[in-house]
Amino acid sequence: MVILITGASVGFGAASARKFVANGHKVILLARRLEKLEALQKELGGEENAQIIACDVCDTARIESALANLAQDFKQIDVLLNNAGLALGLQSADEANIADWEEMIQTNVLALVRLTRLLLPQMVARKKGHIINIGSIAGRYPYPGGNVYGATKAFVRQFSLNLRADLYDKHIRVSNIEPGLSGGSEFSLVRFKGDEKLANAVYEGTKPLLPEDIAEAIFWVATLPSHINVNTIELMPTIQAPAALNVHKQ
Ligand code: 8X3
Repeated sequence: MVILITGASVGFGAASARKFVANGHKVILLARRLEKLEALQKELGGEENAQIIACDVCDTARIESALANLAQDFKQIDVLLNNAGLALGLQSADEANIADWEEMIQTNVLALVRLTRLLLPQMVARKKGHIINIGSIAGRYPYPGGNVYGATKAFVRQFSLNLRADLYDKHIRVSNIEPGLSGGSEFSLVRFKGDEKLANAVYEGTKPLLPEDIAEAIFWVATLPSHINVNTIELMPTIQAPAALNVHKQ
């Protein structure tokens, strides 16, 4: 299989690339940071196994031309792993930064739907393809400060289900993977804008999910027999559970 992975330089994306290549598949690594992509490409055995597209996931025009210039045996993409996404800030809605909200909508929603729309026609034409989206438990359970981040992931969840409604008779699979608390990635560092103390505090005293755990789930849904579609997988570390309903008392 050929798998296009967005947000491939670190975290879930890089772990998934390692998992697929270790099992004989080819990956296209899309992310902004060229040095990280080159290091990963080298680790994965070079351009025979991994091709690089170094650009912003929001830059659909550049992605389109990069895809057209891929080596021949990477041109037919079997799996699109829409992994690129971010959370910015954890402030209450009345204090949150509007630019952060817009950036999350741009990346988590707009870039994801654009890339999906770009790749679907070739999948439908070949009657073969799988869109795997990275949602979040934040798209299902509200929490303080989750406001727009959670809403973008709720979009991803419903978009995934609606894609199935359009594609179930066209041999295209769609899955939404919804991780809970996950360490070993830049997620919290990005959310807290580089503040390592705040980012590390999120995981202190916990045993979170790791990128390899999520890659395992992604690999499983992608390699099941083709008559099986996993709609949704929700994963949490054992130390996490859906929160209680809060009541504010005077
Ligand atoms: C990541 C999980 O709980 O920080 O999407 O929203 S959480």
